[in-house]
Amino acid sequence: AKTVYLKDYQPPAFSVESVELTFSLFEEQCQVRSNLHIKRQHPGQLVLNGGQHAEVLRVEVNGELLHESGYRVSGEDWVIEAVPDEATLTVLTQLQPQNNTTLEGLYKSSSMYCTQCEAEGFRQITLYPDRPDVMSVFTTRIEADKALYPVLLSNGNLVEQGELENGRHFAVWHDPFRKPSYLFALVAGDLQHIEDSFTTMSGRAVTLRLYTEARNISKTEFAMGALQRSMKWDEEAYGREYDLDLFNIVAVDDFNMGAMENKSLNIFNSSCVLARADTTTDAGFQRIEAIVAHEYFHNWSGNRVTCRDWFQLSLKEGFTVFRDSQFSSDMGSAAVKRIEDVTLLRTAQFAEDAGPTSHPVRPDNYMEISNFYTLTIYEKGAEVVRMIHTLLGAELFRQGSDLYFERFDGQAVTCDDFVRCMEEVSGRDLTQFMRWYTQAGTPRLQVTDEYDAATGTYYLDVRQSCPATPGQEQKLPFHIPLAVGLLYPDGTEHHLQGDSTLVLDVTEAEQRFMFKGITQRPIPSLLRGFSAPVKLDYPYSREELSFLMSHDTDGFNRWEAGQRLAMAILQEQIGAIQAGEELEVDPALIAAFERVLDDTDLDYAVAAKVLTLPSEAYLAENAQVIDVEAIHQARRRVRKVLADALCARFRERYHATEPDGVYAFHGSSIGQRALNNLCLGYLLATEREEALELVRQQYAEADNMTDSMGALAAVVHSPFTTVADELLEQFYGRWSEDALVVNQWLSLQASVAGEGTLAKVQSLLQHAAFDWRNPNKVRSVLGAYGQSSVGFHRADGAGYEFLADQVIHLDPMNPQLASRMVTPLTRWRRYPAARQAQMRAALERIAAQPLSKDVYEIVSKSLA
Ligand code: HT7
Ligand code: ZN
Repeated sequence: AKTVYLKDYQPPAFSVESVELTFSLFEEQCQVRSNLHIKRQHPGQLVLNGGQHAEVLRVEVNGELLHESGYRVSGEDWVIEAVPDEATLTVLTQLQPQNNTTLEGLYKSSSMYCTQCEAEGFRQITLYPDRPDVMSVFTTRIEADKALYPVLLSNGNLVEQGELENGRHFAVWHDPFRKPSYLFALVAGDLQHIEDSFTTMSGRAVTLRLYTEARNISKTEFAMGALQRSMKWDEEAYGREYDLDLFNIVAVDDFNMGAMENKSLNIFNSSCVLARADTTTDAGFQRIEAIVAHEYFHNWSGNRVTCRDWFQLSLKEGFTVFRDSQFSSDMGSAAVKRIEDVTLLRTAQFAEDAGPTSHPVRPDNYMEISNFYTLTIYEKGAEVVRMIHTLLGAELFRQGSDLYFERFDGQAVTCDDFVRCMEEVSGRDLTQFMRWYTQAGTPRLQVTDEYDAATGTYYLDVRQSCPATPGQEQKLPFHIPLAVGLLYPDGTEHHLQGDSTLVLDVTEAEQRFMFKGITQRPIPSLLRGFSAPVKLDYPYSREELSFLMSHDTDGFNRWEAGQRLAMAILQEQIGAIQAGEELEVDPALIAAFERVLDDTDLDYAVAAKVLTLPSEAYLAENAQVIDVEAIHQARRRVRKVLADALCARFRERYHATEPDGVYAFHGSSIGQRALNNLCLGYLLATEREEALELVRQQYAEADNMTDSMGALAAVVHSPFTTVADELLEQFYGRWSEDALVVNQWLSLQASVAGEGTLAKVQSLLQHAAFDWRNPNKVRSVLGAYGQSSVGFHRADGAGYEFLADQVIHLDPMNPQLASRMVTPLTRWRRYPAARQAQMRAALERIAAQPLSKDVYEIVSKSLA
């Protein structure tokens, strides 16, 4: 497979001033006629990209058939040799969307037609300069059978519609905003919709519609509200107003990712937009609100200002994730949101950054761009933007973003353009900071301190390093904003330059920071709010961590102190298990948990986070060599010790505050449910029969999915397998008609950390509810299985063999999805030798097959 390099970027020789598309949709095939009005901008040839799903029937230049001598085909691209500086190109292609299982380009999802063009799907529809720096004005005519496809949608405004012969009809859509082809969308189907409106800050009324198939219409209201909240928030927080009179969202069942920000026609994976209290957990609602916001925010950060090339992907994704996380913080609990973001980053993104597919936030090469929609581009990219926000402060950051949107409106730009705006408004030099975009890997900060009582001086010594990553042996120092506070042993805080928190600019490999007027040796609160995506070492004692858990004024660091304490205790348990010894669980952890359980003033959602032990994935991420069994046993053991010791406390806190009346999705009741379910989980960890009764009772009485799932998940992850099977069957009986609920049921069973999970997963693949063509089903079973710790990492290697078989089976159908499913195998270097050999063998077996570019890139890089 060919590698594309950032250094080879050349601007396009031709612009496309406007494009008219006509889609004639029929059951057996669809024809697409496209008229491109092109104009020379630079020397060079006209390159049109094509794809295997678009059969080219005819190409004309200014109405004349293009002769064989007038072009050459290079791979799937057409290089048109002689073309006037201004011309109209006509391309006729034929597609078979019903056979397109890749879910890229034009395809069918249940009974509807839909498109997915990012990143390079438009070329599967017609020949086109399919690159984000070619922005054009699109007019789209759709013709289809009226009875089967009464709803015909595309980007922009509906300008014409009418009847045709043979029961067919048409609609014409015109989008006045220039856009790259990846933002093109079309939907045709028998859909119902709900409608509402939003009045923008300048007083324009925008019609909002949310379309689904009829069976899902009762699940649309929440997303509509989320959309309205997003529109308002973007006006208030960023001064960004919506720019058309119509905004449509469509829910589709078969979708490779969460959602897509096509101009004025967002297409969503139904799992990321449809919600109802009885079918959706609180986490599900929160996710939907965040994704609706994310796609809406792209209207400015991505659509009005887009990316010059795909290497700049994080320009729109990192910034938009940063914006959606600010939004979620404002809508709910800022502390909980930060804890969740950091948890995801430190478990999954750090692991990616330490693995064979590690890449910078701005990669400099790729084989298949779909493989680069990664946690690094999204989550680390958002952290990079967040660091700029921290360095500049909220006010200057807003000025920088205003300048960026104003200066580059209607253009396709780079990450440098974004950062330069931030430099201009602030006068700060961010040259060194740009290394966050170009160097991969997670930096490590090693901090030590010294206190000189005689002079009242306190020193923090900071040393930074970054491990080698593929293709980058040596790293230069990063510019790291290190937010610190200093606490005295009596719990008071030293004020640093008038504030409780000071942001230190760490720029050298080794640097000393000096604080004067320090009256006693302080306890440092470091990396407050997780001010940079780094690993931080400081030799905290357990007493200091217990102290910070109670006294730190930074909410994030209070939680973090608890996590560090738990980590230390879990790690010593892992060591003991490996040595075949029994070691008492440090009572300091029990005491700390008890204090949290006794603190009824603490926000319930935060309390639930503090009482959650670091995950097995996080323990694995922090291990030198991952001993899956020891990690699993250690965590189970510590949980059981805590549960037994604090059983009465967990019982007291469980339903101490009944959620008020019927289910409501708002802050305090979400927190109550989170804490109740956490307590229920610990109570069941005692393995006492009375806890099982509570589970049964909660399951039977629940009026919402959070509580049903809370009870079901607790028992499925417990040793009470008979009751688990009974409730699982009951659950399926109740929800078998609801695909999104069935997905939760599949995923729960596939994620069980146990030897028996493989057999269960094999049977789930044969279950009537499973469907290889639906990515949500595949993710629910294979994706969840890959995360099931000892379930997947069986000593006999059968989990690896099984996953390899499934990837080989899936790749010809859906390469993008198959390439995601390989991920757990790619981390083989982190495991003991025997497991390494088994994982490698599984990868080699995949590598020996004829593969898609997607899977080939991941497998070959992880074997290299
Ligand atoms: N910008 C969207 C990316 C996306 C995508 C990428 C590759 C293959 C399929 C895809 N579906 C959507 C999603 C987003 O970040 O908003
Ligand atoms: Zn996005």
